[in-house]
Amino acid sequence: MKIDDITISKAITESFVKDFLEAMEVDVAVAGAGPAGMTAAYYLAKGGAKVAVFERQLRVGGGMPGGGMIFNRIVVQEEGKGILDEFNVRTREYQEGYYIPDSLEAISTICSKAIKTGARIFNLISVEDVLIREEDKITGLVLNWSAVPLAGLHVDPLAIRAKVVIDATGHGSEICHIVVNKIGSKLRTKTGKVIGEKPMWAEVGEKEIIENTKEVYPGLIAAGMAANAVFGSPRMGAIFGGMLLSGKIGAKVALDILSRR
Ligand code: 48F
Repeated sequence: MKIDDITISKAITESFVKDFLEAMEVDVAVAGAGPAGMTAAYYLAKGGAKVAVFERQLRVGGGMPGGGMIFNRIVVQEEGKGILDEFNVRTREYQEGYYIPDSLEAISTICSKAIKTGARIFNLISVEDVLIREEDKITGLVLNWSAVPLAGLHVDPLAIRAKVVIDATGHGSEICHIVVNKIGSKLRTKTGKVIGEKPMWAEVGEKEIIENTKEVYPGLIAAGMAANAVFGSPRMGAIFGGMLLSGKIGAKVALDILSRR
């Protein structure tokens, strides 16, 4: 077969644009392709929702590939292991209740399952704003190529419509911060603002993330470390069961919202 460079270029451009156009009207848009965002995307797709994930970095996975202090192993407790089992990610028991997966196997498998189940994941795209409409609820995201702010270019963004948005941007809880910066203290927290994460305490952080994964503003759910940052709970370091469980709960909360509309 003769290979034509222009056919390669057309194949890439046409297939990307087709998928991006498809992603412009979704049931759920997820900001951040870390463990929480990708687990949420998998369960949303499995639940029949049309879902797109937007990730700022070149690679997906957030803090998972880095493991603990660049030792690329992570720890998952009994509750989180059930999710890894569902993804067929292998784990070794370190001692009773503490399981060790290979962080690269975990994140690549979760990503693969999310995509194969129907989620679309777009890397190199940053969420820089939200759409808020008359009913005072989030109705979409405003996106730009990550290279634009990096290069300091003045390039306007594009917008997509989403019935529900999940803030899975990790410690920065960027989408919740955007809401507060743009329209004031309207989050469903004690202060109406992002309270900010507390110092590392895995025991408490892993418990509170379950409760913190919820709708923080109409149409906006906080999941993963963003949920603990928003509600003022501790960070937890390289234990990841809470991130997986939070992703799963975030998907359920979103599916419940969709079913009520
Ligand atoms: O940080 P990240 O892994 O968040 P997570 O899924 O998991 C937290 C753990 O990694 C770890 C921990 C374990 O106990 O505490 O820190 O809650 O993934 C967040 C992803 O969101 C991307 C960011 O690049 C990362 O991959 N991200 C952040 N802001 C934006 C964004 C944005 N504005 N637009 C698009 N992506």
